[in-house]
Amino acid sequence: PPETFRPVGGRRTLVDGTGPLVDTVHGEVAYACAQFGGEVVVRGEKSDASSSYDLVLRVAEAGGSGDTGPGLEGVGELGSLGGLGSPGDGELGAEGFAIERTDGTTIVTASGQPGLLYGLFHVVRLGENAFRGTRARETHRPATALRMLDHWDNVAVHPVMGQVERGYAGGSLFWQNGCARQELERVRAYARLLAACGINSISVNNVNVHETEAHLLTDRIGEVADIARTLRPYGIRTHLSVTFAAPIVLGGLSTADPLDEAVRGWWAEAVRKVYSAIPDFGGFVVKADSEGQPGPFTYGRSHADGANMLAVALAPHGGTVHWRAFVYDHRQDWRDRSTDRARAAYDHFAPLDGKFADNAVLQVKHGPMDFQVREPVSPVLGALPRTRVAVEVQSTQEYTGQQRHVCWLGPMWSEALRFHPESEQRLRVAELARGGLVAVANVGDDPFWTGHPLAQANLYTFGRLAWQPDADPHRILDEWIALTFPTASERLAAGLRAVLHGSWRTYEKYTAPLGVGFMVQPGHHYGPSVDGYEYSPWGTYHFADRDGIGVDRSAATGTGYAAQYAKPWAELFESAASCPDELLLFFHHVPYGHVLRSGKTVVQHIYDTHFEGAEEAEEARRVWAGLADLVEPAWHARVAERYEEQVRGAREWRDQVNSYFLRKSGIPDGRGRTIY
Ligand code: BDP
Repeated sequence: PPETFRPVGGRRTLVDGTGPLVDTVHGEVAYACAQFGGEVVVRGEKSDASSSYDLVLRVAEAGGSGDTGPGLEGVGELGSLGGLGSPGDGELGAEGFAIERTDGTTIVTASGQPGLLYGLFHVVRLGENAFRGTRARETHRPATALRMLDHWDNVAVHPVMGQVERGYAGGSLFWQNGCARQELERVRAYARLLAACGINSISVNNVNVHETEAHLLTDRIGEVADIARTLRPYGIRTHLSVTFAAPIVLGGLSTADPLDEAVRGWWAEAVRKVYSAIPDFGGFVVKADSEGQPGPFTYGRSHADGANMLAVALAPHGGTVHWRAFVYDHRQDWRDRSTDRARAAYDHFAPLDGKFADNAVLQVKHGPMDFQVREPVSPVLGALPRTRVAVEVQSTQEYTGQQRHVCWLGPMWSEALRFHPESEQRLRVAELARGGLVAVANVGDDPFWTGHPLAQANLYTFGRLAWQPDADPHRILDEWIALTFPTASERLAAGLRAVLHGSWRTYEKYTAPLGVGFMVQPGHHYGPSVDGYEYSPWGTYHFADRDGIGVDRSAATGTGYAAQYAKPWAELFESAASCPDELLLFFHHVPYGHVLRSGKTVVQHIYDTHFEGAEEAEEARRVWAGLADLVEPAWHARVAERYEEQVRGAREWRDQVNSYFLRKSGIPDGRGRTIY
């Protein structure tokens, strides 16, 4: 166990309760005791009930034994979580816990087994502080029942995308040589890591379901069951991405029409078999009618028809369908300025509000485009009050430096979760996300898990924000620092904060300006290419010409996207005068001389931020170099090596973007710096 378990290990602990997750808790404490001393007792194991303990971990109303047959330990308890959005009944729910300290004993009480596991990890986070003085009873429970990672992993290595689509941390943790790994020890370690961050669900294959992966649903479900069995002791439910065309490609039917009886029967039977292999199976993730994936539009049906067909098949077993709202035309005519990809999700889904089954969740990307470094919050999140909506963020850094650049996304996610769409119920995004919070995973089989060791902070921050969306992300980052470097000196902690805190804004400064997005190399999306997507069918344009730049999304003269928001936001975004600077070019096409609210012209802002961003990357590299004596050499070296690439990349971005706008606009840098 890591050093962070030392305070738990060195003590006398009573674990009181029964069931497989209680066994996991016991195993964790026993392992820590074996490393660091101390003793762990299970209630009933010894008769000295009167002796005192330093730590008591107790499930108040221990559930049944989960007697669901051989090899399926614990599915009863996990299954009872329901996965239907409510974090459970009672004060603590199934996943919450209470902690207090009196008379020298720290007591963690949970009413469900998962709560005990989260309580243990809370004690680990508190460290020695968990065992000092007295502590009044406080309760903790997650804000949402579903805290999920979607792995975009292919079983077979895809010729273009590789094994993990948009993966920057090596190969898949789950799949190797065309099948599920035989040795799942690393998966077990991963489950433990995820439980420690509060994550309780994962989807184990890519949303773009290729032919090999389609079979995981049927003849290869046994491999998924092996993975599910490994994840289960840590309270994690397994989900699968499925292809909408499965009845055709797997079932030999001539149609996948969601209203066709044979198709519905095929799904019901397929789902029944999935549950006989994995009784606590979480459900499906579906990307339909999107970027070439099949979907209900082929049959003239709506996305509610498609989602509900799967919801009906899953409902008897307690499963959920996560239907993605990422539906847009990726073959649009770039000459047609009236088509706007940003509008697409709202146009498709807002009219369907109230039409989705209770166990269907609409999974919505946090922004209307595609995980850019800066986007407004998607108007879809405030537009479907009668639909269970989940927010999807991207922890894998596809558009934010691909885990070669440091880009801690905590502040961006936190901003999105705190956004107030002015919906009927006047709730924030985090409260509207009744279907849960989902992140595209950033982990692979890399020895440092995330390729760039500092990208681990994104995984941890996501899990903790999903548990408590209004938490201060900087406090979460401090937790991550303390857990990752339990013996960190203040100099190391300060250095880590210095390189991580502002890293998202630094990345934003040297890449696409003022919310306009993209400007990346087509295909792999790494590095600058200002016009890379400008004359292509993907719908991601900046419209720069000799006079100005930006996309007119106003209702008065543009695509009308701004009007998809509730009134206060629609009004704010509608006019260039009131639109926040950082989103100006997302909403408006303006002359280069347009003066921002900051007082600078747009073109001068571009020059300045690009010089600043590259300088900040250089400064971060310098700070990191100064920490060499405090960080384990291999860890330090990996980050140092990535900083070389980040600095090179930041300069490349600076030079290409600045040169492009100098040449387009003919307006020199007001500060006389060299631009090529
Ligand atoms: C985009 C990725 C693509 C994904 C797609 C999605 O470039 O690889 O398949 O998102 O979310 O960002 O489905």
